[in-house]
Amino acid sequence: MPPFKGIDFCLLDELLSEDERLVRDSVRDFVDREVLPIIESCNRQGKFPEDLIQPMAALGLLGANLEGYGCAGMNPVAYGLAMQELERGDSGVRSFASVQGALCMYPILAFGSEEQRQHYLAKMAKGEIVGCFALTEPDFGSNPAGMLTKAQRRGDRWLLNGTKLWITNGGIADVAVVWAKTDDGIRGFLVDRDKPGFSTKDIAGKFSLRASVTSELSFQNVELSESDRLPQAEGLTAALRCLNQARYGIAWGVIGSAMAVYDEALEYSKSRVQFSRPIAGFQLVQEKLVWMATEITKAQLLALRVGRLKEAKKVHHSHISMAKMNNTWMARECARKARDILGANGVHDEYQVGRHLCNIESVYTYEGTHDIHTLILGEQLTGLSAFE
Ligand code: TGC
Ligand code: FAD
Repeated sequence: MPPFKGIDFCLLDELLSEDERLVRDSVRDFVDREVLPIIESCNRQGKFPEDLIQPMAALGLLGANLEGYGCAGMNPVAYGLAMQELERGDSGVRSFASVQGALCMYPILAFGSEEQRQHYLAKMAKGEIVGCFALTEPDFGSNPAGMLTKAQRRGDRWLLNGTKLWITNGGIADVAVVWAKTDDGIRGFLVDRDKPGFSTKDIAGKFSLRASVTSELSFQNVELSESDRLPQAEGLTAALRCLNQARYGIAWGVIGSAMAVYDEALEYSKSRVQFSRPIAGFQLVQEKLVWMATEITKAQLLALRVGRLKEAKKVHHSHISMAKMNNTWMARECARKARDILGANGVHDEYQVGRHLCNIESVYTYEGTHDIHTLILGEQLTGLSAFE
């Protein structure tokens, strides 16, 4: 496969700094060399490519936008471009980086004690400790405020009981950020894998994100000390602030998925001959390609603007909701159109479009479904909450 050249119809590269382009190009090269050659086989086997953790860490991709503790300290746009390139490889590989950095390292940095930061962060940036983020439960997905997992005070200890479901990295994680109800409201805890009473079970049978570990986490009378609690993580807002970080990365990541399927469909349509001419010459095929290129360009502009707002500390969580919602929808539509252009070959894993098509269904649902983000934006625009 020739090296990927990117899709930049409106010359948006001119709006990027040299450092941002350098990050993008080095992750692009990494994905071409180390992800694409192995990912289809991992997807077939339903196996996360753990061998990629160390190379990703060496590129500074774990906690990439965090400052200090051995993290790369990338600006939001460089970080977004890195997520875009990873997801061009596979949404599962980007998910690993999102969960490690945005959902596990970020809460330790933002809400943890100095002791917790010193203990976990540098090792997590090196990929020596893997983390996961446990918010969703079997009966509480879109509405995490209803969670049943409880942490009860027992003198200077805590007793944790409950079940979390659909947890990315769960089965391979050394530490879980767990959200639980206490008498004082929702709080965040760091639960190390070896705590008695903590067990995980990987979810089999997924047709989506097959190259990613997704697990059920069970806590039965897990004893924690006060030093296992994230001291500044108070209320659901703290968990939602972590989600903002991850949703921002997804808004960029899915552009990578869309680029991958557009590129594959474009090349295929130029070489596939029907009725004595390349199908790229038919108006209906061109319409699909033009739709994809236009929507990718609009998504790039939205992500870039939200990134610049984030850098200027002017971003609101509803901006991030708009970018996650729109860009994931765009990538999902691109995958469907690209699959169509490939005809029967589009349903075979010799081509990547089928894998992206299946993956994007999870991305459409996780980190707040498309409809939940619509309602978050609805509330922002009207001042009326559809949830109450
Ligand atoms: P609501 O009353 O609206 O909000 C509670 C408090 O939080 C504040 N808030 C936010 N703060 C920061 N960032 C945000 N995004 C915030 N959204 C709300 C809000 O102002 C309020 O503050 P205060 O001071 O007034 O108390 O809460 P609600 O219970 O009505 O629910 C709101 C809703 C639906 C938006 C929220 O619960 C939600 O986002 N649901 C979706 C759940 C979700 O996204 N789960 C993701 C799980 S993790 C995952 O999927 C990882 S996938 C792996 C990967 O990333 O690759
Ligand atoms: P539900 O909340 O039951 O929603 C089902 C449908 O109802 C959706 O279409 C939804 O939009 C709609 N709906 C719900 N409420 C409303 C409403 N008020 N108005 C209109 N429509 C509504 N979670 C974690 O905590 N950590 C992880 O690492 C993680 N990784 C994941 C990995 C994968 C592969 C997947 C698939 C999920 C993961 N999740 C994770 C869970 C994910 O965040 C939830 O699936 C998501 O928040 C939706 O919850 P749900 O699946 O329970 O769907």
